[in-house]
Amino acid sequence: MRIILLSCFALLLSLEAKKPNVLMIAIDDQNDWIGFLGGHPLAKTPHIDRLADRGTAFVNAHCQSPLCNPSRTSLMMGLRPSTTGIYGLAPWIRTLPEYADHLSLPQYLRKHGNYRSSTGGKIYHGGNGRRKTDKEFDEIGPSSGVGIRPKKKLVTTPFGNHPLVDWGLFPHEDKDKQDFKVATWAVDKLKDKHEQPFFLSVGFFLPHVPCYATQKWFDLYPDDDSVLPEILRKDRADTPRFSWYLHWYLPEVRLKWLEEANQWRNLARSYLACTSFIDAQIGRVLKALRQSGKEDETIVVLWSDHGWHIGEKDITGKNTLWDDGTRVPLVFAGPGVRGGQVCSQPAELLDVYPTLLELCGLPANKKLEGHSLTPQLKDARSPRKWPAITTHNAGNHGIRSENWRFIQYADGSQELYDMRKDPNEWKNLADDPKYEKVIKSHLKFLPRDDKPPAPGSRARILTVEKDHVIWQGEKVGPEDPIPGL
Ligand SMILES: [Ca+2]
Ligand SMILES: [Ca+2]
Repeated sequence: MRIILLSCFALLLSLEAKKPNVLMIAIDDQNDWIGFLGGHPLAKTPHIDRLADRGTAFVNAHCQSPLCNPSRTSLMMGLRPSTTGIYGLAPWIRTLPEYADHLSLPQYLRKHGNYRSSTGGKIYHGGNGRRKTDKEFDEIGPSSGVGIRPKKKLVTTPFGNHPLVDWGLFPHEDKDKQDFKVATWAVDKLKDKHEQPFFLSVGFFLPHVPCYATQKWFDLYPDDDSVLPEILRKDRADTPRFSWYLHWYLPEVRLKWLEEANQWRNLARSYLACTSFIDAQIGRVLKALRQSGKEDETIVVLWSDHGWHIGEKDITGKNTLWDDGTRVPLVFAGPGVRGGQVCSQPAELLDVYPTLLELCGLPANKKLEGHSLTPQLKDARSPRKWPAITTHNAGNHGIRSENWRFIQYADGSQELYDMRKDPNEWKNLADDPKYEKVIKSHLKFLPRDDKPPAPGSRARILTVEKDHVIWQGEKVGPEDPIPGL
């Protein structure tokens, strides 16, 4: 009897020891200009592509919000922005009493799987989750940031000259970039002896602006207009007036100005150069994982928090509900994941949390709103019932199914695109009665709960009513001129 008990105990111990580690890699403002996603024909990301080959690559994955804080909060908490009311760069969700004790992904892994969690660089937005009192992670590594930057901005703009609105070729050493230091920290972490299973989260800041790179990274891309995305002039002529409320002023002025100032190509090239630099940092981390001998027992998940326009629909930047603003890389690799697969079913960043719980063999967290992607990780052709939903400020939702992009704004106006025939979302079909059924099939997925912005919210538009918005303190209706134009 004693021997049986002992061997049972030993078996339990060995089962415990088999719990996979998790290496989570996040990129900031990285759109689909990634080799395996095909969003830009020239994008060079060999290390990310190799990871995609080794695992299951999602080519129709979307963020829950096209902005850092709400997107990252949603992923880490497993809750939609429309549920929490977190739509803007503030507040930090833990300041809301109803979410003070909600278990985030690392907290759940710790509580139910004895995981030790570490974070380096940008996982949550800003300092969120990095204070000791936050109790999010067991170990806090280096913060995120730009690192070395030119003494003077490289680009001066006529609209406020914000320090973040900058890019270009700037001679420096890669090792002086903060993202290089974050990767070095992760490489060291992977060399550590681990007594518990680990959750190592590594967040890179680039290609978020200001995106500076050295000659070596610029040389990967030609200095000609082939680096520019294909755009349709006056593309927004057929989008509802309400869509303009979300993208006013700065973005619009920026593209016009970019062309006038001959900066469009420089921005596109700087962004691509930084994407390849980040790919190389990811390569360093993945090499360290391989060399640690733990690759076979470590799940790797890679994502970006949202997309970024570089001229499409006259916009440079984020904060949109089109694919340029919502489509992101999402890759899983490692134990429990079939390799060499590409999945075109819609997937959400919200799915990362429940998927990891299932891959780690932990009990499901019933509070989560995402769906485990494990059926697709076993067989990419497994159908998924749910589309991907992105929300930008209360009441504005984008719904992405396998073949369609549907958007409904807070005033009820709509857009619909046939992504098979029109992957650039140029022709809005919403007013064509032929598509009534298609629209109906998407409408049923609109979140039922449209929370108003949480107390302490910080966003360009806080109040969205049926016939007007409050934009920077002013009431603006459909007949009013668009501010700043
Ligand atoms: Ca971001
Ligand atoms: Ca159009």
